[in-house]
Amino acid sequence: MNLPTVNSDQEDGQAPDASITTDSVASMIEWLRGRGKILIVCHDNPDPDSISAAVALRHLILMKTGQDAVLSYGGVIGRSENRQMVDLLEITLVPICELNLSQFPVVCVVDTQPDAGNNSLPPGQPVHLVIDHHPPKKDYEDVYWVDIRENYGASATILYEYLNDQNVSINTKLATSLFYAIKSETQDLGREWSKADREAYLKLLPLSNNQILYNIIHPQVSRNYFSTFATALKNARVYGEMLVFNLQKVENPDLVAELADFLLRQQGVNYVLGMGWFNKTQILSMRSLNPEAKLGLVIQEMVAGIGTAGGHGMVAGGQVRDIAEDEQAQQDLEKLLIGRMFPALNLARIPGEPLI
Ligand SMILES: [Mn+2]
Repeated sequence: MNLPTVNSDQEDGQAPDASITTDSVASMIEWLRGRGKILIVCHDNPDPDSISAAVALRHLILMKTGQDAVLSYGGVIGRSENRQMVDLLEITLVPICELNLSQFPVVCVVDTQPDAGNNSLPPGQPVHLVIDHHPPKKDYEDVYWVDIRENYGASATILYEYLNDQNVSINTKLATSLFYAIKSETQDLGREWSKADREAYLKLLPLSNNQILYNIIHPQVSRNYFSTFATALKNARVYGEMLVFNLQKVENPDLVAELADFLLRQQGVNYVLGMGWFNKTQILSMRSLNPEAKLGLVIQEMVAGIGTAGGHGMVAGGQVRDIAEDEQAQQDLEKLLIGRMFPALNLARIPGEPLI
C-alpha cells in the first residue's frame, strides 16, 4: 500500500469490491430505515480511525434517515491524543458493558470485524454492517453489509467516500475527526496509504479546524507516561534488526503501540515487538519498516493457539487473554513469543543486547 505500484492499481479510488457502489450504499441506508435502535461498535481501546469511522457512520445514517445511533467501545480510551479528540470534538461513546445489546436490532462494527478478537461483542452476537480495512477473517456470508477494503489505509476514508457519494455535508468537527484519523493512521500518508486516503486527506484538511487539530496532537500527559517510556527504554533488547520491549503492567494499553512506533526509529532496527499487560490481557504490538513484512500474518503465527491477532503489512496487533499479573507468567509469555518470532519472520535467532 505504500508502494507506488500498489497505489497506481486504484487510480480512481473506487472500492475494490465492485458491488459497493453509490446506489448500493444508498440501498444499505434505506435498509436501515425503521429497523429500530442502531449500535455502532469500535474496536477495543479505540484509535482515532475507529472512533471517527463510527462518528461518520452515525452522521450518515442520521442525515439520511433521521435515526440516531449509539456509539460504543470496549476497553479504555487511553491515549491522551484520543481523549483530547473525544473531548474537543464532543464525541459521545458509551462503554459496551453499560449497554443491553438485546435492545439493538441493528449492530454495526467499524475498523474491526466480528471475528477479529479485538472487540467486545459477545460470541454469537448478530452483526449487520461490517466496515473495515483489515484483512477479512472470514466470508461473513450471514452479514447484511460487508465493506472490507484491505488496500485502504484507514476506515475513515471509506466513510468519507460514503458521505461524499451520498452528498452528505461534512461539518467542521466531523471533518477534523476524519482528517485526524487518516493523518494518524497513515502517519501523514507515509505508511500503508492508498490514493483514496490521499484524496480524502486533501479534501478534509481545508474543512478541518486547525486549532483543534493542534490541541489534539499536542496534549499534556501524566508523569506515568514518562515513566512508561523509561521502562520501555530500560528493558528494550535489540536482536539484530529486531527490537523487543515489555512495559509490564500498563495503565494505558495504547502505550504499547505508541512505544512500538517510537522505538522503530532506532537505527538498524526493522522490526519491533512491544508487549504490555492490561486487565489480564497481554497487549501485543508489532511494527516494521519493511513494506513486505506481512506482519498481520507473522503475529498470527506467533499467537497461534494462545491468542488473537491481525493487522496489515507494516502494522499489527494482538492480544493474549487471561495472563496472570505475576511477572513470571509475563516473562514466560515473552520468551515463548520471542522464540516464535524469529522463524515467523524468517530471521536467524541471535542473542539480544540491551538497547541502552
Ligand atoms: Mn484503522
